Amino acid sequence: MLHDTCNGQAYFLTPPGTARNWQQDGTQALGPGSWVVLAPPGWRGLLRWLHDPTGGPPHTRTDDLARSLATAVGTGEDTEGCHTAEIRYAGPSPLGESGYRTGLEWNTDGLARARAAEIITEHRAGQTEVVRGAHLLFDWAAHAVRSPDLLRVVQETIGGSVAVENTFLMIKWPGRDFPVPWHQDGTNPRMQLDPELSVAAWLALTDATSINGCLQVIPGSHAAGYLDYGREESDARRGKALGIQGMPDGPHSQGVWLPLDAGQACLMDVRLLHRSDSNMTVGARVGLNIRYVAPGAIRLSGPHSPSLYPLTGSDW
Ligand SMILES: O=C(O)CCC(=O)C(=O)O
Repeated sequence: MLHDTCNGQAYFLTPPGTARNWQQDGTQALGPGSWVVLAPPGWRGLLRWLHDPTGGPPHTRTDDLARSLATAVGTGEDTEGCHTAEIRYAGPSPLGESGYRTGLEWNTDGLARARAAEIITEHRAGQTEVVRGAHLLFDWAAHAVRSPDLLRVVQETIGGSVAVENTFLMIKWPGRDFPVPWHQDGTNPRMQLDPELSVAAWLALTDATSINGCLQVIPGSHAAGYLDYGREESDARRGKALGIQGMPDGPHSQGVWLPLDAGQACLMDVRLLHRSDSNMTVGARVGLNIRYVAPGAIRLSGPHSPSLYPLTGSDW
């Protein structure tokens, strides 16, 4: 927030793409004396007024205010003036305090089920459990990551420029042991994702229930930040999953199941703790996990290069 002490006015920097939904008790966005300033994705380039403030009561010059904001986020030069700058995110995240949003629609239930039936037929013989980079391999997945309803909420959450960092097709076959330990999607030995600039999605191709291995999340757990993790002990062909250190696998007293019908999706903060159980039913459970990023979201921890799949925007 930038406080213009000359005139007692406040200016709020909001996460890119969220200005329209922004509310804060006791204030009014875009009214006289309260203007929303958008930060470009990745905090690079110029700060942009949603509306250039004109009319209304006298105010410190717009340019000075913009420069103060830029200074406070480390992108501008010092400025003199009677305003003070202190930046923090204002207003609720579209994911809310829980850190997740469920019940989104990525496809009709009929088309999602039909796609799942094809996938099950194709992979039954090899009992494939995980396919990494599904959006690069299958047309249906390349379309799924672009589903308009999903992409709209992704853009509200992380801004207008969106790329896919990776996808994982996950098939839980009946009778096979495939629990996924508690983990956070935004961190692994290769990279860490900036939680303001990235979001994870899980798309149901079949119905996902607490019996066949839907996600279980711990609401609000993202607030604790990234936690230490280790590799699970497993010799499964699918590879070893990363699990939070010291957190026993299995349901948690604060855990909430996220059942989804085929065609539905949920979005999660990339720090949200989540897991899933093995499938205890007689039919396969199929889901697609997606990591969406905005420019500047990825911090690499070694000499790796991210392979990004841009969907919208031009900052790639
Ligand atoms: O599909 C699942 O059961 C778990 C997926 C998941 O948690 C992930 O890929 O991050």
